[in-house]
Amino acid sequence: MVKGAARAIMVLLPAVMVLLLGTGFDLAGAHAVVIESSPTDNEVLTSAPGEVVLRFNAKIEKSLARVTLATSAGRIIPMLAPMKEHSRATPDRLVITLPNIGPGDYLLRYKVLSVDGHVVIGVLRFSVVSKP
Ligand SMILES: [Cu+2]
Repeated sequence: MVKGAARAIMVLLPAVMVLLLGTGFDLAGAHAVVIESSPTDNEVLTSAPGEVVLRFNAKIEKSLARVTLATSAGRIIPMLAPMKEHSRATPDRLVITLPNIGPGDYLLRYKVLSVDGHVVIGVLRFSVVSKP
């Protein structure tokens, strides 16, 4: 009986390891990535957006989210007071209120912690042009 059980474990072990590895890959696949944003990446706007919305494919740890705004020339634009929880925000969505900005090319860099524990860094580019 014991011998049979031991053999069963030996046979099952590789299968269990494959299962565990599979789970690991699943977790890696749960990295938060932006699946929708406003403005969209590289969008050209004729008026400055009052806010940026980033929607991720997974929940993010919002208290640890960091966002910076800079011009394409590298000048950092001071953001408004600490990001507040926005009424339209959902567990997978960051709503970032922007300060007043003029025409120019901008980079919004974000760093968020996905619920799977991985830090995800990304950048959203957009331009504001004056109305013709
Ligand atoms: Cu991950």
